[in-house]
Amino acid sequence: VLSLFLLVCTLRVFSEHSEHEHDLNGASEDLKYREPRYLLYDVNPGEGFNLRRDVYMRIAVLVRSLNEDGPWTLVLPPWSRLYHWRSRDVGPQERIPWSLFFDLDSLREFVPVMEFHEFLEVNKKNTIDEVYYLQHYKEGWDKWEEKMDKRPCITNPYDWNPESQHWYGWFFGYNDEVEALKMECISVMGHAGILKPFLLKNTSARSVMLDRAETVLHDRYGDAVFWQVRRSMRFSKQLRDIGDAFRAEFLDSTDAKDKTVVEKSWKNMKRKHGDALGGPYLAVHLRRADFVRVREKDVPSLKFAAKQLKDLAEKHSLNKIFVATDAPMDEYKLLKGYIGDSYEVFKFEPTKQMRKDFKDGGVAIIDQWICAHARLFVGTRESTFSFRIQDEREILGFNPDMTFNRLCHEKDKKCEQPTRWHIEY
Ligand code: GFB
Repeated sequence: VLSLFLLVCTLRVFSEHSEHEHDLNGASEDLKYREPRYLLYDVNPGEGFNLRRDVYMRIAVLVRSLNEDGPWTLVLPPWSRLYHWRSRDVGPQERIPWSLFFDLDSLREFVPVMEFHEFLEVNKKNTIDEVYYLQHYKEGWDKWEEKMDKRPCITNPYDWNPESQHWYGWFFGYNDEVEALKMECISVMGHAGILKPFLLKNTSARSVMLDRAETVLHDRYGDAVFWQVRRSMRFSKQLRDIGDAFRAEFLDSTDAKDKTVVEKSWKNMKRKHGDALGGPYLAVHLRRADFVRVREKDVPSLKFAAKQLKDLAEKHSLNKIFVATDAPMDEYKLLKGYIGDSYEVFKFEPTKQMRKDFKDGGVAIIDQWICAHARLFVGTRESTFSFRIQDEREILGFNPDMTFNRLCHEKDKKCEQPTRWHIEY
């Protein structure tokens, strides 16, 4: 039943896409009935959640383009042991399916997707046919050109198992169960689309995995297709509901009042800048933890952060400040103290059960969702966590002046504000 359901989903998206947008010279009837091929991918283990979301977008555009030739399904890489997910009291943070965080029906309105465990079921065996480990060119480069070549591996995290004659690997935490039949390295310089001819002509494997998929770039950063896939990446309803309940209870914020009502399908959601008003609060994403060390020049002291927040709140006549942060509780309390009693300061504090159910990743999404609905948002420089909040606000239709703001270090006198990436339809 599951296989049938997934096949129907794949064909639905495939046929919609091909019938309306691509001339397949009458071949579409034939293609529709081909069995899907599966594209899997993984990302450098050290990368955080929000860069991973960006890599999903690159691969989703690739898979959508592959669907012009025949049905392909993107297999979503389970979330396992992310570097920033440090809570020890929420149960294992491994093999987390995408449906905990995202609305898969919404993703499927852009491209056919399935969870990894669903793939294992339809695949009927615990092997992936081919793994390609993407890497840069060992010799470096002095001229940018799009190219890819099979090359010896510079580093190789996969091990050959002589007994099973298969390759061992991490496989999103399924390392005890899953193996690959073939593994090779490819040096690549270019956009994700460069992989399309290779996947169509140089391999006929049913399941192909691209590891280190962050090596390839967006085909066209910031164009309408980029924004389509971004708009399709809606958070799961359960997380949005928790964020909405918090907004209503503490921040006097509801979609109707804030003009942030969303359409049922992202495809019908087209807003102009200034359509959204947002709740009567200032939201800040104050990235600290490892950023304090690795991006020292961009992270202000807590005292200086508090000063900037108070100035902005006063300027915009807002007396509630919502703080999303990965700072430990003692730092948050210090910040709150520096802000003082003239403002009400809030932080989302999940119940024990919520933390167990949604883990560190889910709590972070709730923080992002609340920030996305504020009248005024201020982020942290170069944080992809802040970038994703900015995108969300572009989708909702905020005035860019209320979105593209960041905190500055006390020594950064110029305090250049973030680049404005405007939505395209
Ligand atoms: O999302 P992310 O890639 O953003 O990684 P950056 C930061 C992670 O820290 C998030 C947690 O996914 C969350 O798990 N986190 C950060 C937060 N801010 C908050 C917050 O306000 N609330 C909650 N609840 N959690 C990059 C990483 O981080 O930083 C790179 O992607 C690298 O791998 C670099 O570590 C230094 O872009 O901010």
